[in-house]
Amino acid sequence: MQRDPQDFGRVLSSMCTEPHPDARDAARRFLASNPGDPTTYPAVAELEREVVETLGEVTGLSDPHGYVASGGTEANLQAVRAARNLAETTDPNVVAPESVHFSFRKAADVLDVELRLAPVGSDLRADPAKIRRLADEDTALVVGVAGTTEYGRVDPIPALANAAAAVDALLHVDAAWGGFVLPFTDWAWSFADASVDTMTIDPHKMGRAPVPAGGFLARDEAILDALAVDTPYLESTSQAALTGTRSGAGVAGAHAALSALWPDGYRENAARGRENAEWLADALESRGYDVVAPVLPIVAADIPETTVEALQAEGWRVSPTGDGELRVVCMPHVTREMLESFVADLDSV
Ligand code: 0PR
Repeated sequence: MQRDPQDFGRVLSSMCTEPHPDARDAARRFLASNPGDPTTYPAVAELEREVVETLGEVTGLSDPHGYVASGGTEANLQAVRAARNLAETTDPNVVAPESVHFSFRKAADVLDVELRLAPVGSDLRADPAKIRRLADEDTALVVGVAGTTEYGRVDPIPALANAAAAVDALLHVDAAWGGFVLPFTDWAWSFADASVDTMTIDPHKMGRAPVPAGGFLARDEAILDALAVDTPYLESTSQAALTGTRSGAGVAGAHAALSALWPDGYRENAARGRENAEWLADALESRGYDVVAPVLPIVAADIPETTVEALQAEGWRVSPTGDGELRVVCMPHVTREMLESFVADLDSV
């Protein structure tokens, strides 16, 4: 019996979305290719080079180095790993706002690096002065987030770059989710806006690529060199990625999605996401709920737990923030009709 995946009709909390049709096709064709062995699989390796080039265009980096990772967790871990390997200390730490994704906890644990979390300001963004206060001569990496997981906030990246420079640390920007929306805003977040060293930008989130397709980018080749290990029995001599065998489907799917959507398709997605988030925020506010106003297309609202449970029982996939607010991520598959039907259910439960 054929088993089907669930459809996206009532999914409001996911950061993944319906892949672009071209991306689905490309993924299917490259299912058995391994970009981890680029000399045996040169076709997919070429696609990966082109994906990195385009990710460079998206993020304002003219000579990008990087690769297609398994996701944001791997890309963030690699940023920490590169910074740790390059740091001249035996007791490295990473300084980040407390709004960072939990993948940094995994990275700190795996890599045996201390993670120092600074409180965010009342605007839910990193506070550069607090970050600076936690940083010291053992700080290998400062992290900023461009599109936080819970509230879609964009940290003040240029000020965080200054904080990193003051202690001679690298700066990493986690734009795993926000990276395909931010080019169409006036936030300063990219390699072109500040001296960012590494970045996470995931095609399998707002990029409409199939899972798994994360993105790791570096300004300097030395960062990838700091990640590379020798691979004596492969034709290629070294490997910077964390995983060995990797998904050709992810790479080819990301390539097809970027080809189809950068820049106009992503511009349209960003505009539709923004309009939908604003519409939903207004609809919830007019019903008397406290709403965290959307910056990037995520809406959080203080809706009682029992109401959320009733909506979940209606099949709506909604998840709470750490503070218990209901959170809706306006991904490309989230249409106005879906939101209208969600609000109608909210009125009736
Ligand atoms: N950085 C940020 C800012 C993220 O939001 C996430 C994931 C990551 C890194 C890690 O990325 P990977 O999950 O690709 O390793 N944010 C969502 C989360 O963990 C991911 C997600 C996706 C959640 C789909 C639910 C879902 O259905 O909450």
